[in-house]
Amino acid sequence: MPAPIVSLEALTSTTTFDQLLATAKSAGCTSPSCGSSEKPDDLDPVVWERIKDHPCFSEEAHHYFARMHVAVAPACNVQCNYCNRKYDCANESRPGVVSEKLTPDQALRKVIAVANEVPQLSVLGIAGPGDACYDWKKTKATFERVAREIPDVKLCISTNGLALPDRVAELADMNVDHVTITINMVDPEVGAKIYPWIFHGHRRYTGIEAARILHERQMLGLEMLSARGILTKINSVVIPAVNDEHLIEVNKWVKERGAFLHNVMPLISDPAHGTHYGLTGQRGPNATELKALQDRLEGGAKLMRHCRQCRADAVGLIGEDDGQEFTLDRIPTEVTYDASKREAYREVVAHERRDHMAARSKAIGMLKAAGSGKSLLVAVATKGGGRVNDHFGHAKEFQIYEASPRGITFVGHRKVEQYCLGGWGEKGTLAAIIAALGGIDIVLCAKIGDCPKDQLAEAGIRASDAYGHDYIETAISALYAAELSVQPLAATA
Ligand code: CLF
Ligand code: SF4
Repeated sequence: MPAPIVSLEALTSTTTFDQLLATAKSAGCTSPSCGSSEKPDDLDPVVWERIKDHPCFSEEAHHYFARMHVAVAPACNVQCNYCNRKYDCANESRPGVVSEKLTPDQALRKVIAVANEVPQLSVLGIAGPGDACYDWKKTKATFERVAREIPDVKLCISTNGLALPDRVAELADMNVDHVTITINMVDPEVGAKIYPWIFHGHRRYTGIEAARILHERQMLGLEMLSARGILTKINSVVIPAVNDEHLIEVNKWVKERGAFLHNVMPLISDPAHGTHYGLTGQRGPNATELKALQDRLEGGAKLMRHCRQCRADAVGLIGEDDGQEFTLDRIPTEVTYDASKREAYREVVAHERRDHMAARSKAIGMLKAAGSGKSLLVAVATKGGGRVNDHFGHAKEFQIYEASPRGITFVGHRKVEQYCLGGWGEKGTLAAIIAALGGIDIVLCAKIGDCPKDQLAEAGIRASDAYGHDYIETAISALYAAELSVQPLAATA
């Protein structure tokens, strides 16, 4: 069995986990449910309780909690033009990836093994490799087994929506509280350009008729979930010149029908994936186009901007994927659930989050009070815990924040190749990282060498490791203050 793959050190580099646990206990934080005081101001307390440990439904939670997927549902009832059935469902998963398919018993074994080793685990999702509602028997059997063994793991499902109305009652009975539906259109004319066929009621439909049935079933499923109070996230794949403009209409429709979140995700299209779009040259949106669309959607259904398009067998914090550490051949044949690590971690997180939330409010208050029209785009190297705690050369992605008089907002991420391998930085890799960071004003990281710093500066991007291990918002507000030449906040981390 490998060592814990999501390091507790991610929360802080200066304090041991045992010290943190002692602090959490002495602060009276002995209950894993303690945390109402760190609720964001704009959320209903009941809703916050339901999402505060879900890394996809809460941007704040994704700094602390991990999800895992089990690939138990390979069959699908829809053909999407961005999918090749050789790979996993591209509605929720990174295209072009094949995951290890599991039976429900194998899935249970894997979930227990991960829960024993990854204390951050809070959610089990089924997101393919086909459609979880169509391949229902295996999905249901997996959820039932896991709920019996680890009742406090949240169950989450992702579907294309066609079979969803038939499963809503059972989902509610199993306490599945988070459902994702991929909705790419509300106009069958647009749908016909995305879906060549569907399989429904023992027959195949094509063209506009197929898209109309799919649309009606998606809307019905969403309304049924909303009527039962189940939280829904809508995924929409952004396909330039096919549905990008149309997604503004989709956002309105899903908001009216009670969707909790809308996640617009870029089409990833590559001829090597063998999909219709890949082979016909349909491109995906670039980072600027995606952000522009997201900005236009602000004010409608609340947006998710921190999705990383996971694999159907992903394990770990969002943005990390340690699924390869937990393939069946690496898991003992007999596993028994041990709750101790997860319980201890939750105590620490409850304490850490309250501290973080207080620092965050102070930082945002400072920006709002500064009264400047200036806005800054900041790229942060982080390993989790909401802190600036990764070295520039170790980062595989940068989290992007916008600082403005409106506050500090997470606006996305930029994936990069790791610059420093074996103690040496690669010149070509650095050039690609600088290109990926186009438009960024400042990079924040825990450590950066002179060479990459100078080359970033030549490209007009400043970099600083002066705020290493501070909370991200504290660091950004200090930077912002420095930009405006007003009094910087003291680092409170
Ligand atoms: Fe998985 Fe999806 Fe549940 Fe999350 S992922 S089934 S809601 S537990 Fe999350 Fe991954 Fe994005 Fe999905 S980051 S692809 S939104
Ligand atoms: Fe592929 Fe998922 Fe679409 Fe089915 S629903 S065709 S598995 S992307």
